[in-house]
Amino acid sequence: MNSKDYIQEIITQVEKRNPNEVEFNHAVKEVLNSLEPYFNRNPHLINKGILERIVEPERQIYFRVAWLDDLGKVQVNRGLRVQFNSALGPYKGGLRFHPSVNQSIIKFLGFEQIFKNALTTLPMGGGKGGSDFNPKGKSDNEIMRFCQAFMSELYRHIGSDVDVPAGDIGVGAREIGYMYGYYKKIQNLHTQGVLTGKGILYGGSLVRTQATGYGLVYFVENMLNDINETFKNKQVVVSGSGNVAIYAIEKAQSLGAKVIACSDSNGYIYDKNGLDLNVIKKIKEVNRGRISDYLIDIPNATYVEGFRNIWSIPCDIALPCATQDELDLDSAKQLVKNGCKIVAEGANMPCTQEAVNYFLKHSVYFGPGKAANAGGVATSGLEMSQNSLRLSWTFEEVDQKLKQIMNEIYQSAKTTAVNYNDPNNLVLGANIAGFNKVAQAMLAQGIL
Ligand code: NDP
Ligand code: 2IT
Repeated sequence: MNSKDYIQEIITQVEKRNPNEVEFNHAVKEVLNSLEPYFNRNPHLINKGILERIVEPERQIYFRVAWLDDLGKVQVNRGLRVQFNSALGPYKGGLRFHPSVNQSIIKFLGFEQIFKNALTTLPMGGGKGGSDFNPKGKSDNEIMRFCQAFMSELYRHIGSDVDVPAGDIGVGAREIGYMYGYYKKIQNLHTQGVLTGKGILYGGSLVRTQATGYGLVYFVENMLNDINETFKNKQVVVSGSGNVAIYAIEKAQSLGAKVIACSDSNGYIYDKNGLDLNVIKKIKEVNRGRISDYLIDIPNATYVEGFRNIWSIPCDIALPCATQDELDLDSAKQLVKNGCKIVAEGANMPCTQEAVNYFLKHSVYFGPGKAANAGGVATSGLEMSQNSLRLSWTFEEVDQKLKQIMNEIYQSAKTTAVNYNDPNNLVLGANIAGFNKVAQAMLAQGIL
């Protein structure tokens, strides 16, 4: 069988086995479709069952999460952990708390995580989890009770050498703190390496909070460098205003960029003078408020309802940092028309397949999420290393390691793209480079 037929056969099988899982099918197609030249060069791998196995999670865990709200009413949510692939190390990946969470979304995130983690060069397998719990509008006590209820089941499936969850949408330092505390209590174990993104006082790593956003900007610095450009005076649009967005804005600003817009799920703000990040941090990190509140402090800025319209703002660099499928073909056309030169994904799969194809066709230099946003999980890996050593490195040390890893990820995606005669296609480069590591490890470990 040739590569093309082999890949198509697996894609068809995935569609058949996982009907209605739109996001998961999208993620699988994106990776598999770029592997044709790889299998052309490695035809001996076609009959080793690698693709057949890699698209099937090693284990999936579903559980009920029952908790009491502030009115004393019983609430029930669904908990989920997908342990996707452990060829390179313990399963590793975040937990997402958002009402949209379902099997398809967690599987797409877990699948992406396999290759992303491979690219970091650290020994981590891929996994993801979460719940359809909606943290918005919940009191701090409700968040704590939910996190404890969630961990009261998850604890039996995780461990520092088994599966190491962390944060994602709706899960930050507060939630990790409650989950870690509960894990420690019921296990009677201070195994710090069981979760990452912990507070600095109990085993967290400096820079983990900033890591995804900073790492994204380090990755884009590499992209800019290759086209003889820098961040200086570039107009940048960042979607979202959560953890990834805030620290991408911070680093881009520190490198001389002017970040003019960001958003939340209701709408976006535009500030032609450049965003005041302290105001955004106060709104999002302290008050847990809406981005429209920006106008209370900065009345000259503009607020527009509808977060998708943010891509109509002219910019040099666009960094989607909110959620999947937030940048579609129409938005891609707008960006290209307005002269945008670089798009890099801080979020997981924020650009639709049509949008990505449009960027590649129209010479927009495109940084795919599994490479560009790998700084978060890479620093989680560094947190695990520090926990094992029972030491903590300084901010500068971790930041330096993060930068080094992002440079290596870029070089590995770029070199692979060049090697496969498609030098500006970092989608191809990242997918092949990540896949190759996982495939080689799976091959070495036998049929599992
Ligand atoms: P946060 O919860 O901190 O922030 C999410 C942001 O996205 C908020 O501003 C949120 O707005 C906005 N948003 C807009 N539309 C949606 C929607 N439909 N569903 C959910 N959120 C929406 O999450 P993070 O910043 O941590 O994550 C952002 C993206 O980055 C995700 O794709 C995540 O998977 C990815 N990522 C995160 C990493 C990390 O280390 N945290 C690492 C690598 C990738 P609102 O407040 O209105 O909901
Ligand atoms: O998507 C991601 O890479 C994350 N949410 C971070 C995962 C982690 O284990 O730090």
